[in-house]
Amino acid sequence: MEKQWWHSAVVYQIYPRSFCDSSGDGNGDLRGINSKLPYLEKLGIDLIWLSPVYLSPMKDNGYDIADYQAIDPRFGSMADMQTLIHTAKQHNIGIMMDLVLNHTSDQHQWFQQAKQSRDNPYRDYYIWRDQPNQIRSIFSGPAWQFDNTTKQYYFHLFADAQPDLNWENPKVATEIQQMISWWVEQGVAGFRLDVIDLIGKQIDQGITENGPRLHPLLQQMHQACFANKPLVTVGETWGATPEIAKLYSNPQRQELSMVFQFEHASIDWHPIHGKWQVQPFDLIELKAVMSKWQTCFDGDGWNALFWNNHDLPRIVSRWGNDGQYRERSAKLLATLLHGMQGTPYIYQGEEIAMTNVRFEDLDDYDDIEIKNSYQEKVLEQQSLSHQQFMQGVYTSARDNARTPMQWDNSVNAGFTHGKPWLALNPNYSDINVANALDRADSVFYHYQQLIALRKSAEYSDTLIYGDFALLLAEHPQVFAYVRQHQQQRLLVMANVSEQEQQVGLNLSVEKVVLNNLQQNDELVSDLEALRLAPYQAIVYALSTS
Ligand code: TEU
Repeated sequence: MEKQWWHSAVVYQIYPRSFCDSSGDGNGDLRGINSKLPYLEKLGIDLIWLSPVYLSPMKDNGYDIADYQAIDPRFGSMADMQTLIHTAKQHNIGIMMDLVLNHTSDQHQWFQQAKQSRDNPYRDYYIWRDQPNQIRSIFSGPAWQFDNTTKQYYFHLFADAQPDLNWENPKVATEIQQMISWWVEQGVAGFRLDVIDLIGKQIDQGITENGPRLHPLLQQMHQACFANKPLVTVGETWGATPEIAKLYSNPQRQELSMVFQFEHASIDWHPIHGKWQVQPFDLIELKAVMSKWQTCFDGDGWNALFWNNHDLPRIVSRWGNDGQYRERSAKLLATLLHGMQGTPYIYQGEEIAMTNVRFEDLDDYDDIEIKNSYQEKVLEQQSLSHQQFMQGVYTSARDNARTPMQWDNSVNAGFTHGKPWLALNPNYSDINVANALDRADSVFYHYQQLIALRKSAEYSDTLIYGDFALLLAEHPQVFAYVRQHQQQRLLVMANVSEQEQQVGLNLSVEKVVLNNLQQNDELVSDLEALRLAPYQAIVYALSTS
């Protein structure tokens, strides 16, 4: 396959409201991000995926955009944005903007116009019907909101303050393309496309995801905005199967560089209650899913690798152990992911193993998804009790990932001098960046090593392009796989459990490349009788003979 610069890139996601506040208003901002570029450069990342910083009423923390070409004053100014793009470049970091194209805020000028009258020129930028159909909003309730002035319903797959754009209207595509091209001119390195699989919808047929217009629209967008430019694009696609992912990311088709698929990320959700009632986590199933995605492309697509983002709980709390083995299990999860083929994404705080939060009071949470789901499941349908729902919040709510970044052990973790918009996780006195930077064996330096390995002359080809083969597929606690490129083979061995595991593999070790325990290499070099400590993860180079 033809090599692309973003094949070897590592991306770091910033959720700006919670990253670093320079102004003291309790919200993170662009100058705050700017001040942390040396930290990110030290970690070794190449790109920042910046969650939305555009003008927004913040009903969904910026995923409700009121103006695509203005910066929200909470985050700073357009001049601050230009400074960030420019300064990041000096640190060899590119900025990926987050494009929310399925919907806007109801405060967007287009919608303000559209709702004035049925014959307003912007009316068709949105989706209006006399009668609602059965489609439900992803944020609970019907996907339709009645507009009293014009006596029609408008369509919204998320909050009612997030009306869906009408992609059937070619003017919408043209305006959006002009806006994207404007951002390209500002010098950004690429884009993340929010819920992009929803833009081809045919609502009268009940089709919201993967509609017939999706791929033609993306090809058109590629032609207009991305073609022949060194940009990287990643689509958020909850409904992608490997076959669908190829439609987006096969380079021949000229759509996107890669997509986020969520098969692994929703593996333990309940069939009815979804993330609000998680099932026990099954490592065998996770291995099968990851392995399927590692082996399905063969040049016809590219993976985006992630455990975390701003919508998912903290991985160390989810599938690691955020008590006794917090650091060790975080390093294990990092090793497993960064050993795979694809472009790795790190979500802010993951590199210091930040954990889920537990607020006693529902009012201490901010997320609209939590509030709406509570209203529906606990108050209206009574399908979950208050306690059951709170349990779901503790394991799965999006705010677990959104508490402010923990920089040091001073007041508010050095995140703000003001009152933080969302309370901090009280464990910041112990879990924070300053502490991690002080200790050579911290999770931070483990991530740094994994990134450095991916870029090392010795192993980069194997880590980036090597074939993937799962070993011990039926082992319930050990995750093991081999990456092979030409004569080189790397073996990743990980014990995803609190018990020691003994395994025997008929392979011989050339070298221990990375071990999340400080140990003499001799102790772990006999693969025929390997004893893996709780949450131990090792990367080996195997002998060629
Ligand atoms: O997320 C898409 C999305 O569907 C999520 O809301 C997801 O379903 C949910 O978290 C799982 O329970 C994107 C953004 O990443 C998210 O932050 C936005 O709220 C959403 O789109 C609307 O723009």
